[in-house]
Amino acid sequence: MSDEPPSESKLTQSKQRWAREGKFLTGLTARPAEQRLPPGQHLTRDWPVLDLGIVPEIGRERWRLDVHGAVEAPLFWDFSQFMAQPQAQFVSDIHCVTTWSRYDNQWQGLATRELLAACRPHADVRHVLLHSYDGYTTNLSLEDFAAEDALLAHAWSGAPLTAEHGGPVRLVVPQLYFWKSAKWIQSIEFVAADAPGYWEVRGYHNRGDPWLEQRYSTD
Ligand SMILES: Nc1nc2c(c(=O)[nH]1)N[C@H]1C(S)=C(S)[C@@H](COP(=O)(O)O)O[C@H]1N2
Ligand SMILES: [Mo]
Repeated sequence: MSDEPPSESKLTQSKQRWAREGKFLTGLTARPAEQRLPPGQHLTRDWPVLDLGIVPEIGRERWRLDVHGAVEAPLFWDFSQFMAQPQAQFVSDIHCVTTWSRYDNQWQGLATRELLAACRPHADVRHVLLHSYDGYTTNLSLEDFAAEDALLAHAWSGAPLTAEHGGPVRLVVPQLYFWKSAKWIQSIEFVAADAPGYWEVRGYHNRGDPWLEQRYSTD
């Protein structure tokens, strides 16, 4: 009896090579199709616009980002300073609380993790408050804000983010319902104590996890 493994077939060798090269990897979500859509959602191919009835006129020349609160290094960037930051590209799904979902959105911008590295929140920071140019506000836990694929996006599908979708710059936090992704972002405030935003004071859930169907607050 020999301890030699059987000689490898051509197919086995090919498969090993494919594994090394990552052949057939799509980079797409591994979740099976029926589990990709959160409960109570339906798929849409277009991209609906939802806002408070106004699109603020804030072009790239006038746009500023104010990062403040309990941070070591407050930031105040104009658009070119923002664009000089490290660029990330993420693909993610949108889940709106009004039940539409849209797959495979390509975003480009500044990863929230890079922003955190730049402003360095104090150790007691637990929450992030977002303020937008239309007066909209929303709140996130620091953990949700810092999600791996969360970003301050200036481009979608390779083109500048349109004004109706929150350009020049919007937040994108894919793991939560889309109302948490503030459009026309104006300021980001790091705080110890949570404070509900526009929809959160109007009956929406404080966290908004689509997989748990956290649409509305129950109390
Ligand atoms: N500044 C601002 N951000 C906002 C909103 C808004 O009214 N103002 N609406 C929220 C809601 S309810 C949703 S579903 C998404 C809609 O983004 P879209 O218009 O690009 O689809 O933006 C979110 N961010
Ligand atoms: Mo929404």
